[in-house]
Amino acid sequence: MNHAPRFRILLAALCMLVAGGCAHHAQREAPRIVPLPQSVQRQAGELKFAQVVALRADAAAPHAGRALSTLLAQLEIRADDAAPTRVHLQLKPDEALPAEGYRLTIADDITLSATSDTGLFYAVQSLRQMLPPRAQAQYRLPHVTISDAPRHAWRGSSLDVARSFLPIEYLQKHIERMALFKLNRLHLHLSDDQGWRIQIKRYPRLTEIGGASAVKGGRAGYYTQDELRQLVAYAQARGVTLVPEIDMPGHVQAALASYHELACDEVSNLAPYDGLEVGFSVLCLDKPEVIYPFVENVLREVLAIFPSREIHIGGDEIKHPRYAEFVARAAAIVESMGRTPILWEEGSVADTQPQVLLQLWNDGYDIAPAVAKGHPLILSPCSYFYLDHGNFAGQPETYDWCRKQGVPLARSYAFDDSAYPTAVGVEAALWSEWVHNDAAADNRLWPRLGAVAEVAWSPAASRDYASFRQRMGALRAHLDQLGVAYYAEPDLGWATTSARSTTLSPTCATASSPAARRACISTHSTAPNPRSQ
Ligand code: TNX
Repeated sequence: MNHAPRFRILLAALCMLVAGGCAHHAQREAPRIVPLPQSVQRQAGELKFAQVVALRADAAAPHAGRALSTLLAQLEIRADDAAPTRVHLQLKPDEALPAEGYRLTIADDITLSATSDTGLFYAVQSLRQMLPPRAQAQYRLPHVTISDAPRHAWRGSSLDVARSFLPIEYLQKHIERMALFKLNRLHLHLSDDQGWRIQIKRYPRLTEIGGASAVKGGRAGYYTQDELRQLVAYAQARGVTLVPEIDMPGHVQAALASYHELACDEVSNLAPYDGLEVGFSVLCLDKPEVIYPFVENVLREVLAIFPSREIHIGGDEIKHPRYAEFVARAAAIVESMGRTPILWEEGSVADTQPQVLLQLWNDGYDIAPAVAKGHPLILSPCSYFYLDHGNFAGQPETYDWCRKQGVPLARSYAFDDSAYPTAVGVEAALWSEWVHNDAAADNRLWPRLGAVAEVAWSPAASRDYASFRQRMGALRAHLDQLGVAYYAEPDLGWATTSARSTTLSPTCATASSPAARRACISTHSTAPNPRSQ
């Protein structure tokens, strides 16, 4: 129901006069759910229950079942068949619901239903947001019927663990937080000039040498194959697919420093790199007999760890006469292994199969010819979704090469994908040249990923920043409970606007004295531009 504003005011006035209110009119304050569900119908009344419910969970939906048990345990709600309030978690056929869709009804009982474990898992996440994040003696939920399904299949967050490493424990936390907002793709940028982060058994020096470097001030390290396999399972249980990226043929200094033969013979700089430049290193494209076996062997091990259908092979920021040839050949290798390649937008110049995904990152890049060929797109335009840019203009230790004013929450929220008919979804990128610890990552990711989730999931016509501010603002306690060191966003009422000027970069926040802190702030102004744009 979409009442015109004037009618809505009239309705509200009438509601105040009529005892019992106008609960059957759906357009009351939206419940605290981000991303906004497709349809929310409020009914009169509310459900009250103490710390006990009767639980009926379909064993065929193990991930949703585990998520529900965890939620109840966290809220100290016991299961007891004799309890008056029942919680039903049920898989059932429903032709009107897509695979990730769900229904959530709160009346005398709480009923979550879907056709898949993933759909039910999302129903649990909506319930998790509507409930408080900590135990209470009594719980109150409005009577409501929600039916929901995502707008886009690809709802991504990407993390650059190559410039500066993020430990497995952080990735686990991040996956848990992504799941709360129904984000479902975690793209890991596993290799770059400054570091190589995935164990490859055939090439041990990649991690012995490439894993030991990082951008200046950043963290080194790497993941073993066992750790990554466990992370894949951890993510799967939360509806998240891990998408690995091995960036090629550029952004490879860490690989060249580990195996010199991958570089052309005249290249003299084969040392590990900790700077900020891009576009200087390349696999020797004139040594196909050396580089293609390497590419194939590495990808074979990567694919054995990550079951994702889509595999990212980079292809950004390198100019070379044989670039297009390399990209086409690397993409064909991925396809020969039964997977679908993803390339950064520049890869569109290569002759590849139309199902190859292209990831758009420069707002103005001419992607139309690739769209005409049918390539699906992942949308990551930097002026909306580069979260290494400031939460506000001039935030210390952020880039601003793509947008001088930074990428504030409202900006990410305002992205309109209607110009991209082949888009499979959106993905926000956190590059780590300036993100050197967990707290800095949290500060750049949250709350902006909430906006990204809503852009990716909710119907375009329902997008409303005022409503988002209210719902996202109300989820602060949930982020606190998860230990998120989010940016105290003034738009959400989490800080006053004047707090912006005093927001400290994480580096400066740990300075030993006020004087050291001031000195730190003055030297950590917005990061220099690595590009000539
Ligand atoms: C562009 S996006 C890059 C990254 C940098 C980032 C910094 C892309 C494909 N390449 O290598 O880290 O900008 O904002």
